[in-house]
Amino acid sequence: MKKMTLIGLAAALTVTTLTAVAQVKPFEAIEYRQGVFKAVKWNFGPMAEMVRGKQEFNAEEFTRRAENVAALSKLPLEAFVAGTYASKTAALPIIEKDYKTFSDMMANFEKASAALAVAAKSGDLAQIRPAFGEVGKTCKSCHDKFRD
Ligand code: ASC
Repeated sequence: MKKMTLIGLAAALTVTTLTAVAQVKPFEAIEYRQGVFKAVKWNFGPMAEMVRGKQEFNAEEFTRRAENVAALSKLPLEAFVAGTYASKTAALPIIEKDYKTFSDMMANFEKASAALAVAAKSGDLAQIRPAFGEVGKTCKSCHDKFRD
């Protein structure tokens, strides 16, 4: 009986969450995902500078930024919803048609970012550089296909 109640509660919460996302205004979804990607860029930039030797490598800062990106990478997907591929967005409408590929690419971004955060803790640029390159590839491949 208690178990049934918990399942019922979980189902109700799931419906509430899905409804909340579905009813969001298009501009809010666009601004949300753009804000997340701006935060990704804010953190990605200094890491790129360190990897390229343009800024002194600081293992602690690099790890903090890699962990930020790993956390941020999980956020944007839910804001790519129907009705948000016109006006102030570079996101192409084919995202909707080819959502499987798009969501797989976002999952690759998540995985590569998580791996970078692990590599960062080694403090060893020889390990960090290739892991950073993998994240960059996931950015580029998705932009090439799904961004105007
Ligand atoms: C950046 C940025 C991207 C990625 C990508 C990596 O700094 O704005 O979109 O790196 O260029 O290949």
